[in-house]
Amino acid sequence: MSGRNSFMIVANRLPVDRTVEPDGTASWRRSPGGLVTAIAPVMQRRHGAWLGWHGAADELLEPFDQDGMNLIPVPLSASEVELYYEGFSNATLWPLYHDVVAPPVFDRGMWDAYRAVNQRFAEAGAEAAEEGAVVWVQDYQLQLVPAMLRRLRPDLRIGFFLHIPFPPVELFWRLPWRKELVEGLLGADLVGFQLPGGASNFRRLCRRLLGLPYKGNEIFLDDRIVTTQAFPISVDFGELDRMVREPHIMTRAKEIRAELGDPEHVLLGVDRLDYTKGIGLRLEAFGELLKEGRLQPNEAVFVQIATPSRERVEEYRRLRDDIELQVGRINGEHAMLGLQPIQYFHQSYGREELAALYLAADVMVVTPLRDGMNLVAKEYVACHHDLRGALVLSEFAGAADELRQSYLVNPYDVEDVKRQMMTAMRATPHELSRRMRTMRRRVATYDVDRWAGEFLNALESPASRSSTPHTASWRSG
Ligand code: GDG
Repeated sequence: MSGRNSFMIVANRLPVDRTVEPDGTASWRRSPGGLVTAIAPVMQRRHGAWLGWHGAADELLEPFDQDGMNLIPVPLSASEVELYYEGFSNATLWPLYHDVVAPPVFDRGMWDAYRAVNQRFAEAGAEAAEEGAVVWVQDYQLQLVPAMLRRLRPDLRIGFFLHIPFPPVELFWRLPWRKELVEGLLGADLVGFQLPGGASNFRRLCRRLLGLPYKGNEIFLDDRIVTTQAFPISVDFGELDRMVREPHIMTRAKEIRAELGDPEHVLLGVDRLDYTKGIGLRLEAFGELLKEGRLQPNEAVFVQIATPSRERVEEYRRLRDDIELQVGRINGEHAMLGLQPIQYFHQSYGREELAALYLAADVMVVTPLRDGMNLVAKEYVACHHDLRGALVLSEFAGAADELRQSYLVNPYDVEDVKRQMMTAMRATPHELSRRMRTMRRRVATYDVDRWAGEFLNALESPASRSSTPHTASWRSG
């Protein structure tokens, strides 16, 4: 049986969070986070449907409309949240795909839940999609959905985009369920990655694990072709650029600097509190600069926003304790009355306040150990129409491929991070504007519209609909 939606997003989470007012009335608000920030504008324009979990366990909700989107909730039980979401998605796949910067958990119960939940998403998608609909599945929590959906609805056009890195064959190989996962992804017509490196890791894996030949971007199955390609995600440049030109945001940026004591340098970090983001190492670098006297406590303030994230996963609880201990230690050693060199916030902020913070910051410090893209780096660039501001950026963030005029660092090399932070702080206005102008041109051109447009064009274009495998000589390298 087919439904009425011709364009659908299938993602772990719906793009909304429920808020309950003091009088008990509940309402939905667009949620923060990379995926939502990126796709909501596209959805609104195409009047699509979005299928995903609404965020509360053991609750069945009817489909509802919000912000011009048709939202279709998929229920999860409390034990599925624990095993599928916190477990297999965030304790197994997340660390495995991020260079095993934390040890992945391999647990059969978690895998069983992952498979069962993916099947439920596929069934809900199969029911809601109209004949021949385009279905775009998102991210690592739903890698089995493309094949499950194709089995139920071979008429659909299925795309998949992975927001996090796709690991090298040697790391992926450890996964006890590696074959099922790869076969799951191969149910899509188009599998998108952030970087060409991820796409090529995937193709090599398909050859080694399943013996599938490939040529260029195309992997040849018995009866169809799967296209693999990089689509670096981006931000809504126009919206951010407009926002920071609003007088009240500019005033707020000045206020923020004043509230911080008008220091010479405001450094800023904005991250989900996640061990892949390298929050601790950048604070360590800042602390050492203070200790060595290369920076005076009254000269620079480091504002670190660490948005609460995955708080029930053990690794994340430990990380929070570690960071908070570290902040306390550095501030304890270097604070002066009324002056804390690190201003740490374990809170979420509204988009306008975040934009004002970006505008207020002289140096944005983005130092992940591994990151699919990192939208924060691009948002910072989009907010600096004044051409002020420097970006210190990890070579291991996908964004480093595009933002070559940032101050690139190897986050494993604390001396390098310190050196580049100092260089960024000491750079002349002319040097800063030269770098910022080039980076802005890049982000303005390759914005989120272009990302979604290019993905959907590739998915929907007649050329990529050919189902006859090429017979040209296979490339095996
Ligand atoms: C994954 C991949 C990839 C953060 N704090 C607040 C807030 N944010 C927003 C930021 C930004 C987003 O959340 C974070 O995006 P990132 O890209 O930096 O990181 P992940 O959440 O890990 O995202 C990543 C992304 O997917 C997209 O493909 O780039 O590599 O890991 O937009 O601004 N937003 C608000 N308040 C906050 O306190 N409003």
